[in-house]
Amino acid sequence: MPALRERVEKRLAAAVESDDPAMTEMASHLVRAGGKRLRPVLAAVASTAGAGPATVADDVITGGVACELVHVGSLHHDDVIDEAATRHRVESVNARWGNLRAILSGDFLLARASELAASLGTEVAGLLAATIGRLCEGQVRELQLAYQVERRVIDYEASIEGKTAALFATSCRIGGIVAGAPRRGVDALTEYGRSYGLAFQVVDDILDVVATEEELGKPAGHDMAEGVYTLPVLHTLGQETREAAELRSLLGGPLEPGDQARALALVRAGDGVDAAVTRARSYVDEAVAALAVLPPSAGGDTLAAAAQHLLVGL
Ligand code: GRG
Repeated sequence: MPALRERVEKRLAAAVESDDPAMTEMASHLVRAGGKRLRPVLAAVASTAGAGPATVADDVITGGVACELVHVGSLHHDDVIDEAATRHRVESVNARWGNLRAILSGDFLLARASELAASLGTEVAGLLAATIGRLCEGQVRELQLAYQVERRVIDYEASIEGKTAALFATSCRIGGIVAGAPRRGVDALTEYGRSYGLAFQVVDDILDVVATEEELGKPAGHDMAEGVYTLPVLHTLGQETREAAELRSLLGGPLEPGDQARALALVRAGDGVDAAVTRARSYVDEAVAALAVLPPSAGGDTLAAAAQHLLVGL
């Protein structure tokens, strides 16, 4: 695994080099700040699952790095949308260089991702392009219903399917395609990645409510304050209780500082968090179940363990 991570880091660093030193500095800023590299690691492990080869081919690293560049490019744009000051515990690209340069350097990362995907053939190039579109659709769906207490669970699911799950699904799919897995296996890996991504985002949204500011690196309840009503909040709002009515009366627009603490306390005290944990568990179960059609392998076991790991501490 350390060798795999080194290969990924080396290729990522090379992919963000531009002839223009200013562009190199901006495009490499978040890449150098860190990140878990989940998408390239999942692509790599997916390539070895089932009857895949035991070692990870260079082309698989190329595909995984393309996915990571889409992820980082989307973070540039996301931080502009949110007017975020920090990311990965360093200054965000927009905070340091301004919105225009954050958008353009984000576009540059998408361009580099596209070049890498194109080197793997038209199927991978088309898949990555379609995935970038899905991320944008998911994000727009979220913006459309900001501050809407009427947002439904299916609206939430459609949004996270686009903004988060689509790229995890594509990372795993690319691993399968590049490794030459049979179609049935490629589809199973895609389904695994989609369910993993849905679980990942639900867990992230639960942590935004239950974790401390220190753990999060931002105030708890940040999404709710920004008008993004996630699964624990929607489940709380959906109840016929006095607490749900109070929460409904507080939400619907920007929160006053005192109201933010009260809204958070209402969500933490109700059943919404438990309902969201149950949903995260079922997505994890779906991810593991998707792997059942693959022949047993160490890679498949690692994928199953990675999905289960999402629930640790909940
Ligand atoms: C231009 C591709 C593109 C998209 C524009 C802004 C936008 C539309 C989409 C935003 C999508 C977004 C930020 C979704 C959340 C994704 C997510 C789960 C982020 C956290 O992922 P981690 O924890 O990140 O894997 P690190 O980098 O910390 O490893």
